[in-house]
Amino acid sequence: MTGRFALTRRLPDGYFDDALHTDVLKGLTGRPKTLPPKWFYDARGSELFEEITRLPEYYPTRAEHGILRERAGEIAAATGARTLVELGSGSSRKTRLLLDSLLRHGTLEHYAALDVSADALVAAGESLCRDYPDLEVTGCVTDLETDLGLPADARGPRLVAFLGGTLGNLDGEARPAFYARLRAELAPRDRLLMGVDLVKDPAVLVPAYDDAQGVTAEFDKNVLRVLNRELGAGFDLDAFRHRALWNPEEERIEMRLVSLRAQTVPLPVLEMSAEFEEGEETLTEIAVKFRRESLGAELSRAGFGLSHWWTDSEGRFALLLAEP
Ligand code: AVJ
Repeated sequence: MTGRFALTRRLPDGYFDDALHTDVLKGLTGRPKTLPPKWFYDARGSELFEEITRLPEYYPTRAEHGILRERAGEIAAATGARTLVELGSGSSRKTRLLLDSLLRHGTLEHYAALDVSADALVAAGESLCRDYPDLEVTGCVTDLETDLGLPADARGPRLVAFLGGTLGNLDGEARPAFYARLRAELAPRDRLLMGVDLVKDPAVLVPAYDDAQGVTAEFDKNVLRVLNRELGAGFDLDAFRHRALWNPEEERIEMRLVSLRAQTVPLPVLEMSAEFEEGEETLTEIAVKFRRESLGAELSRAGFGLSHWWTDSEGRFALLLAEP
């Protein structure tokens, strides 16, 4: 079958509007103020993230790519996957290494990409359809916090990939909930492949989230642009500063937008306004960093067995394979 790319939506019309309204209402009236990272990724945000992955300071993408290049053959042999499901697929650039090795292994029939960004899915899906004409390529717009959207009819064994360190966006409460929902959808021969960033010197971590060129700052402020467009909000982007810090208790990077002055920002669509004090910080993203021991233990509490753990030569990033 030569593929035309098929995009589906798992969520009802208006889902994302409602979710954005709820998140912003909750996030900007609470203390500390928060905005969830999924709202970074409109078309511009997805492009800025691609730019981040090429920054000299942002090692995770290159480190993970290196591990995948080295281990893709082993992954194909260990899983024999007929379907590759990718959660938070983004541009699907690293995915090609897995597709190539699974095709060479002779088992792969279907690549199913799931992401919050329809723009990213369409761009990636169309280019994969061109380059892999014999592969069934599907995309599904979904919100991983609500509905994983694993294609139920996809033939097993399925390999579910959650790459790039995105697990780190979930805190210690959200991760067990995520594992439980995932495991409930998996069959015994399905496998989970995760890429996770590891705890290391904050002198390496912080610049990865606060680069010299200011791309991450632009990415961080992009959430304010999204709110301006989607909620008619009145954020002045110059009245906020990007900050990245290492939280040693939680072992995570936190990105925050610092209000440079006391200000009132109108949010007409929500019929409210948000008050910011001078210096007040809004938490826009957490990026948890992991250790083998504790991650293995939390996976095991969720019923997953850790079968493989591979790191890059510098021990910065890990790729793991787990079985339900
Ligand atoms: C896509 C969530 C894995 O946390 O490293 C990069 C996002 N934010 N720079 C990460 C991100 C700022 C990225 N994840």
